[in-house]
Amino acid sequence: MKTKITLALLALASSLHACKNGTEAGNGETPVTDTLEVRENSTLYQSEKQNFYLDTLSADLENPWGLTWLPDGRTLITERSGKVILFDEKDRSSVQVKNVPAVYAEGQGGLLDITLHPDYDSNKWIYITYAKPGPTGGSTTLARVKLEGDAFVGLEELYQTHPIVDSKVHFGSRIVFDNDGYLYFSAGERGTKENAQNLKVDHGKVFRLNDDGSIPEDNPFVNTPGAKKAIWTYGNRNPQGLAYDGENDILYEVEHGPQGGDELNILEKGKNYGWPVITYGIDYNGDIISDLTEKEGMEQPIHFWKPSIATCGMLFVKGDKYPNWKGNLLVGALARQHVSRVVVDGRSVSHEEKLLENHGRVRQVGQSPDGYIYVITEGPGQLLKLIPAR
Ligand SMILES: [Ca+2]
Repeated sequence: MKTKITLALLALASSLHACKNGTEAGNGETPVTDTLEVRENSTLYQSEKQNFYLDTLSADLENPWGLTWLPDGRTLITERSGKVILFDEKDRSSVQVKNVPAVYAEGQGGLLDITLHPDYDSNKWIYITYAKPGPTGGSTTLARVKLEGDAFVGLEELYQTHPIVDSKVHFGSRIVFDNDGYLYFSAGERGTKENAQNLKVDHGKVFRLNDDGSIPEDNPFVNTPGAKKAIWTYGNRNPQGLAYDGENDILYEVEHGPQGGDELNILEKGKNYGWPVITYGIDYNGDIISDLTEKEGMEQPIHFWKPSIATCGMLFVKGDKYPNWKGNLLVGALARQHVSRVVVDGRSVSHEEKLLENHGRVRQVGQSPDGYIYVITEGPGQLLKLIPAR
């Protein structure tokens, strides 16, 4: 439910609220909103656990895909066509970053995720994934760069997935780091289902690498003849979302499945997530992919969406800005156009709530270093900020 509210009404409501005892039934210690940040056209959203104002910071983006924040607060946003936008929230201005590597921007391919190294302050590395153009088609590739002024410099290509195939679908891809500094990135199976079960190809996998692209000695398949040594997990269809819970050392993945088969998984060393041998979905043309939904040696998702919502990016909510959402997953939905708040208790999902319905196809949900949650959408291409309210 949403309510348009003017700043004047907001101030009145805020002062009335202040006259009460300071707590609201069932809402715990909800933080006070800094009303100075709220523009007159901001919209108040009431949701189960957390009210928030929605501020549309930009509506000028074109198919934004990933986002991250520089220490000075500016936002780096990738656009699938191959652009990187450096957005300054203070004056809502943006510049286009120069010297971005060429991308294969066809179908679902193009410039994908972006994230900073956990020690960015000292080493200045920015990591990107993109479909790198090949002789025909392209393939999901991980690289790192530095930002000098408004240009990328010193590009180091760290890992290109092989073989390079002429397919326009299922590139993945997200990048996250864990507590020990290992980097994980995901790649889809490129529309050839069998790739996901084949350890000799990179497609349909999630990889674990050192930050310089080298392969950790304790990766699960380093001693398996013919296997790609970067593989951490396999049997993944199109993993477009990764999120890491550093407190409990859990790596979450969402993968865009077949019809009725979008999955939320907990990824663990060397495990097989089953695609296409087991699935809860059917092909988009109605064909049966498999009669099996479970099989020994293959992992079950902790949640799946039937009907599909078309999952994309995902955030694990940290910090105290949204206390009643802390530890929840916020999963972006493309086709169903919302953010799904998923409550995870241990290794199972106990509740789900739809937020922000019909604001566009949600590509990614992010959280800035100062704790605010942002959402990027396509159709229209927007950068949205959720400001916690009472
Ligand atoms: Ca699966």
